[in-house]
Amino acid sequence: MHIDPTCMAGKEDDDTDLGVRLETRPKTAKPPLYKVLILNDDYTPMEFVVHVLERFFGLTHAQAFEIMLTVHKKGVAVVGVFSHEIAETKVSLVMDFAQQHQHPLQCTMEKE
Ligand code: TYC
Repeated sequence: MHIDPTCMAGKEDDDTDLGVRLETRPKTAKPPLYKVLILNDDYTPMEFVVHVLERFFGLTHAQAFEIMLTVHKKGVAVVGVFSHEIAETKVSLVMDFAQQHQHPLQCTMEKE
């Protein structure tokens, strides 16, 4: 019995090994994410905040109520994490909706 290093018997030769190291690290950096935050105030009705969270953030009534209570007690809560463009749109929609209803509700975004 001898060893033949050139023997391909039983091995795959599908021409896919180009003899170069394949790049595993993506060259395109992942886009940064942004937290959208809702702030507490003394005047916006609780039910309005719950409605905003259901309407613009796709939360269930129970999830929306829980986050509203967190904001009411702690002053602020993250309501979602999005790309820059989506976060900006959500903030703008919430601020416009609050203004239309003459509530001082504040919504902001910050880089994660
Ligand atoms: N603090 C408000 C109240 O007592 C309720 C409230 C909750 C307002 C969350 C804003 O983001 C908010 N009516």
